[in-house]
Amino acid sequence: MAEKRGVSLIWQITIGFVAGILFGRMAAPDAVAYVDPLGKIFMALLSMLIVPLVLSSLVVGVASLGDLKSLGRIGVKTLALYLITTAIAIGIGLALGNLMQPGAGMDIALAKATEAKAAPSLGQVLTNMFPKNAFASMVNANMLQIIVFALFLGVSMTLAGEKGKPALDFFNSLAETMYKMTAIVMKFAPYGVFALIAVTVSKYGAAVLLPFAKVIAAVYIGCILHAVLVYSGMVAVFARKSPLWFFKGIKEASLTAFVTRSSSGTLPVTMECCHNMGVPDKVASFVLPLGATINMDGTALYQGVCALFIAQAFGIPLSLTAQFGILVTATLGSIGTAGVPGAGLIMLTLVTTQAGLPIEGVAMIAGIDAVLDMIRTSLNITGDAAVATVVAKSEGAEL
Ligand code: DAS
Repeated sequence: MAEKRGVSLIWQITIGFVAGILFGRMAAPDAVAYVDPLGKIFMALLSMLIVPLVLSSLVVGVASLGDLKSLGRIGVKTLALYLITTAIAIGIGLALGNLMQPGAGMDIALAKATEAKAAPSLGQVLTNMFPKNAFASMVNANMLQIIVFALFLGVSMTLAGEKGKPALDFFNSLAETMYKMTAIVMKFAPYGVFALIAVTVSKYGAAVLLPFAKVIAAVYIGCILHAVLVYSGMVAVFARKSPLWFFKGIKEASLTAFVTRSSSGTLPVTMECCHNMGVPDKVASFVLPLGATINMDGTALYQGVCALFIAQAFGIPLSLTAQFGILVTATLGSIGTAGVPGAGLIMLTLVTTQAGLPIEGVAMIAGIDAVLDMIRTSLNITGDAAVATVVAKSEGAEL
């Protein structure tokens, strides 16, 4: 049932995208101006979700570490592997974005010049991540500070044991509620995407659409490269199993994720596949739900590519320090991305804002986001399964 609903939403978004291109090409600019508010409302709704969605999903994900003592060993290995593979994924995304230059030549003039933010030093980036006042961080939607606060909160709830349970129940409930609210907002996506792409095409002409082929190609090539190089290597070296065994074992889950575009929705399938591959339930029941919440290699790679696409499209140079800032933001931002359709687009707003890039660029990506969400979600859960396999082997499982 969920799949059918998911597919129809994809088709609605695709129809909205194509209709938007046609409308933007054929209608007079005055007529297109009438639909502009629809696009702005959609982007506002996506931004509205970010703070409560990231805070709740991350607190729940971290708190699921359970009693740190008993899961310390598994938790440290899992978190280390998740962070390392996600950082590599972003590196691949940034490398492809620099190599393929998907946004080069678009030369889109910005309505208002974004204040060229002096790229913060590494020390500033790290210092700025720690909130002085968590509520101020939330009011200002300072996502890196919210993510750090959520990490501390999740761990502290675990250490508080029974006394922390009411708080954890609240965040569990809030997380589920925010997943539902994301689903409601995504129902508006076809109309928002129609308006966004119509305004973009009307403003910039069809030539703008050609580079989308390059963005889509860059994300798909990157995700496939990451799976073939990183996951095959992990499974062969650390789990001592053939990559073919792994990809065959996980294919149902990878395909389900591709169609549903939801890591959370695919979780039961991912757990079934890992169980059938011999991953012990005590490992799978910790590694996979945590992964569906905080491990998003595909999303991180997509943000690396798209951040560079937006910078190139608007002719904004990105220094290596700025790209390092994107790597840190997107790695941490992907931790806070919920495993629901379109969540990565919301997080892209965070990454671009932090990098001083125009939000109009996110609006351009919105039109093709469904196509990108499919491959990045599939990579997200495949990465969860690869880590589960390696951790299971390190805990003595016979795979
Ligand atoms: N669709 C999200 C997921 O379920 C990923 C994303 O939107 O980036 O993993």
